[in-house]
Amino acid sequence: MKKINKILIVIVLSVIFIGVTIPFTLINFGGRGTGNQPPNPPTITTLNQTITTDRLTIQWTSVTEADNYSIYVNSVFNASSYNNQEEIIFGVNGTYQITVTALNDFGESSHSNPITIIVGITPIFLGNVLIYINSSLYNSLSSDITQYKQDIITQGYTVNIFNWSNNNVTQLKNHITPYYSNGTIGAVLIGKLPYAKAQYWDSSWMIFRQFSCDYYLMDLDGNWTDANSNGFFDVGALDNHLEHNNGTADALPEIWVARISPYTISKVGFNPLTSLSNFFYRDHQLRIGLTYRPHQGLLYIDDEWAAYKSEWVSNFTTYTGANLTCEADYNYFANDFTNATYFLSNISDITHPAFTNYELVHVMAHCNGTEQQFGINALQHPFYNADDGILTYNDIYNNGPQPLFFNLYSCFSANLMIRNNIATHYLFDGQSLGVIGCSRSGGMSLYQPFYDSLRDGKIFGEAFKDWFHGPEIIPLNHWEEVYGMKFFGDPLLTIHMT
Ligand SMILES: [Ca+2]
Ligand SMILES: [Ca+2]
Ligand SMILES: [Ca+2]
Ligand SMILES: [Ca+2]
Repeated sequence: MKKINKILIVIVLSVIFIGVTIPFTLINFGGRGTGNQPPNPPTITTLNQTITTDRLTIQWTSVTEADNYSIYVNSVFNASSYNNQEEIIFGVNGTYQITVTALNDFGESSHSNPITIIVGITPIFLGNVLIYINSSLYNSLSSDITQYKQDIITQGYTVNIFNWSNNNVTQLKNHITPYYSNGTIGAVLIGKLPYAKAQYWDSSWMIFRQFSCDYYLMDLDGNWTDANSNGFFDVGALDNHLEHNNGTADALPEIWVARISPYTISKVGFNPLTSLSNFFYRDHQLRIGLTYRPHQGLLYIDDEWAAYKSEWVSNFTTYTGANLTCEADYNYFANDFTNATYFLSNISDITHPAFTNYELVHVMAHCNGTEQQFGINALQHPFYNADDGILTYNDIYNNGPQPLFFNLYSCFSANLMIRNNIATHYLFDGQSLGVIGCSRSGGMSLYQPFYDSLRDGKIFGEAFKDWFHGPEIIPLNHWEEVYGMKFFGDPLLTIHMT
């Protein structure tokens, strides 16, 4: 700024004394030196070195006659300084030569001694992510996917993208499996992609329950065999999980799997491609800080589970104290506070305080796959079924949920074999970017490992996988539920994104 001001003074005085010949030296206030010549060059005192960060402060000797200094990186001007030091930010790894010159009104000195800085930033490697895109979407979504890939790389992951058209889920798994040894932590499946089918005998209803099973794609080294060749992995507790076991390794998941697909939504006028593009737009908006949700969680426990409220609350470790709202009042035999209408207003009514309050909502309510039924289950209480109201997929579709993440403890909510399954509606109908649901009965019970991991800053995919490894899951024979667990949405997000 000092030099610019002098130029201005020269111009102003030239205007004032217009027509009068004034020797330039009379209006030259600059130059502390006496020699009317450029200063001597400084000497850089910072030593040659290798750094592992992206910046370094360069220091040099002061030159008496200098007004300021210019710093050059690989002979290109980089910065100017009135002191004898300057922090230089290097963009990428490489070898850089630094020189400094001194300046005054008579010009610029020759360059200082050069120093060499080698920048060797160790890349943060959090793991590799596989992204499979249904080939019919590949071109249409290319710009969205390019942005998504870049966002994931920025987080510290590496990415492989596959344009996928094979409908055989075993071949998809065979393609995923070799990547595990290369540090792959999970797979994101975009659009309509194959899934495994499993079934169990529901002795209460005396029927087989058939469901989509992403656990098959998550356990890469356990043994899965359709021994009776019925097209389903028979994995019910009653048949002792007959067609899935440790094999020569273990039956737990090695990776997480997430799906981003609106293709089970069936509504007149619904455009899945637009819906996907909107999803990725929202995802990027959150990542760059343009979507805001305060760190608030809602735990909504309907009648059937409300008696254990204190335990559910204590295990909900991502949100505690003032950050947690728990609704768990109940009356087994009449409508009560935890009902479909009130729940919907909590998650969608923009006049409700919840609009700005909830980052994540965990709801425990009965469900048949397409509608959540508040109130006591008919099985235990035949005359009081859903007396607290029914929340259908149309209610979700018409009201656009506002929270970013949902955990649905609601039977069959994420079953890809059910058209208009409600978990898919939760993901695409409003602002959500991640939904956990179950494609068979149950959901994420014994959930503390999941919420501990989220609390500790892990991404949703890792927290989801951690839940399967929870010490209480296997001993208590909760394998029945794990077979149906699903993550819909972006598993690379975390809480506290904004
Ligand atoms: Ca079978
Ligand atoms: Ca395994
Ligand atoms: Ca009730
Ligand atoms: Ca209720």
